[in-house]
Amino acid sequence: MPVLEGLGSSLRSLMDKITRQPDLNEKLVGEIVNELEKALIRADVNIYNVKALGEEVRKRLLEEEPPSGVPRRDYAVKVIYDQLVALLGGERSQLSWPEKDRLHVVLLVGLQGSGKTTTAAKIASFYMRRGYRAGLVAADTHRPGAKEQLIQLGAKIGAPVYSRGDKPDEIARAGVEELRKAGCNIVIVDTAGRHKEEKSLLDEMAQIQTKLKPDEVYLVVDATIGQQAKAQAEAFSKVAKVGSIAVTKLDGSAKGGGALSAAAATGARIRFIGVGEGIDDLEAFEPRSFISRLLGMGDLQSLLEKVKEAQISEKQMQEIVTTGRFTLVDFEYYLESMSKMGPLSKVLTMLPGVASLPSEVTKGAEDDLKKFRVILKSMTRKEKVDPSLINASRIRRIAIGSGRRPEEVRMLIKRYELMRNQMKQLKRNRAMLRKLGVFGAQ
Ligand SMILES: Nc1nc2c(ncn2[C@@H]2O[C@H](COP(=O)(O)OP(=O)(O)O)[C@@H](O)[C@H]2O)c(=O)[nH]1
Ligand SMILES: [Mg+2]
Repeated sequence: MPVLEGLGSSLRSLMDKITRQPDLNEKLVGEIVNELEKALIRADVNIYNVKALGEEVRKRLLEEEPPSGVPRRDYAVKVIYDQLVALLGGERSQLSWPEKDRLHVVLLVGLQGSGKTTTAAKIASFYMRRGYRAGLVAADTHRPGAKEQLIQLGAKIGAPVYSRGDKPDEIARAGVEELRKAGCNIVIVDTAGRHKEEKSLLDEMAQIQTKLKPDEVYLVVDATIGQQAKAQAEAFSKVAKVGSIAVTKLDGSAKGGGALSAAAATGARIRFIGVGEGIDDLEAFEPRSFISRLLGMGDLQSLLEKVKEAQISEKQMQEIVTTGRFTLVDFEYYLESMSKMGPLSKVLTMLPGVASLPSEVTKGAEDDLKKFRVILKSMTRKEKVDPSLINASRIRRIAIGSGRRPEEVRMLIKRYELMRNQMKQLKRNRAMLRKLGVFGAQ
């Protein structure tokens, strides 16, 4: 069963709708935010988080100017992607790769039925497939058959299981010692999830943690509880330093969005998600790839890449305008980015400020662009950085090297100088930057 099916399909139809808009106005932005909020609420994301996200998206879509060359609709997709990634924990890496030359001790906590025992084996198997020597400790002395369940799972994946003793903290400590001697470099301690009362369960966890001093405490939460994951995380955080979270049963849970966002909001990292009952149904969690997959756009990566590139070139542009320094290196860079934007003649006609460009710049621009790119490749880096070096003999050499005529090399230099002068003017009048829009489509 696909993960977060409902949320995924709502988001995908929203993305579809956005990318079909020629432009976005305030009304459309309102509709988009509305639909986005509805989809998240249906997935049980906390209403306050939904409203905050909605407001942020609305503000960014109305106030932020997309970088040059990026249509507003593509930028909207990028903004929504960003905010959803932030909702699930942001860009920081979620994975944990313990060193292999020392023992890494993992303590799993969570309520009964959340999937702890299954997840203990899944995590062990995950690390074993990546070259770790994993061991398991069965420290659940409350649930009948709990030890047996872990022993069976251990046998299935070929991991040693320690289960002797009847005091949880003693089992945990002795188990870790024995598995260390057996050569394990990662040990996962499974614990109980139910007591007569919550307090005694939490006391037991506190006691194990004190005795064991684990490197990592994992909370295992069941996605079907949705945003209540927050309360669970808070309860366990009182007695143990929960730094990692595994969210289980994301397959087929309609509330997974709520569970994931609540887990992310605790500040702990969602390292894994459980997506089925099988040992292999565990995925390392990364907000970025998770959201990309949820949005299901095959070309999402290239769209994001395009926006990023445009943002970089915009930054360079600003730098040129601020410093007034514009070399052939910059000229080449912009010719390259222009050629990526599609037929130049089309790009130029779309520009609001074309009328303010000398006709020489626009005339035959398409052909010139191709020629210029070839010629520039025959120049040395030194010449591009300091074009004043380019004298008659250098022009001859560049012409021969690129298979063009010396007049064409001179034309390029003239064109470059024209543009450089424009840049100098821009420096004097920065407000003209947008109006000119030399390098921006849209
Ligand atoms: N569909 C699904 N079932 C799961 C997942 N993880 C655990 N389970 C099931 O949840 C039930 C409880 O799991 P268990 O590991 O015994 O939970 P514990 O009481 O916390 O140790 C078992 O039937 C598991 O097969 C998951 O990611 N997806
Ligand atoms: Mg269990």
